[in-house]
Amino acid sequence: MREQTFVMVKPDGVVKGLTDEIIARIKRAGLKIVSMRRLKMDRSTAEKIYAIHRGKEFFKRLVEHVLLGDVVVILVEGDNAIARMRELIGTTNPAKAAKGTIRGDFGTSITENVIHAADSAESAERELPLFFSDLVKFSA
Ligand code: FUP
Repeated sequence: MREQTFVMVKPDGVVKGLTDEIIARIKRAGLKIVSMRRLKMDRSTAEKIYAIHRGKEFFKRLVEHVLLGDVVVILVEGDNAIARMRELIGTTNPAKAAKGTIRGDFGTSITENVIHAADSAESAERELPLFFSDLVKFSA
């Protein structure tokens, strides 16, 4: 199924210069970069992206991390794009993520895990319009 998903290179990934490598991996997987831009996230948007984690002990740390520096937000499109992006990024904790995944290869901690990708159609549908409202085509 043709899908759109939301991907974000987090500040630790941007600072480490990983954006080009991440884009290359996404393209190599046969997925399309429809749009991307580098920006400084504002607190209210960061809290919206991570709303599901509000109230958890790591919520504040997580939000502060994405506010630390620039992020790169990316609209990715392709067959089964949501699940395939999740495979590319690897599991949340880099210490447990497989080698060959973005987090497994480059992540340093559960907070500094380089990249975010929507974990479901519902998440993609909620997150994409925060940055790409003019480009969202598929209802996930
Ligand atoms: P993921 O979808 O893989 O990014 O994982 P989650 O939605 O479970 O978590 C979102 C972010 O919260 C992670 F990128 C890192 C952070 N997190 C923690 O810091 N500690 C945890 O125990 C779980 C998540």
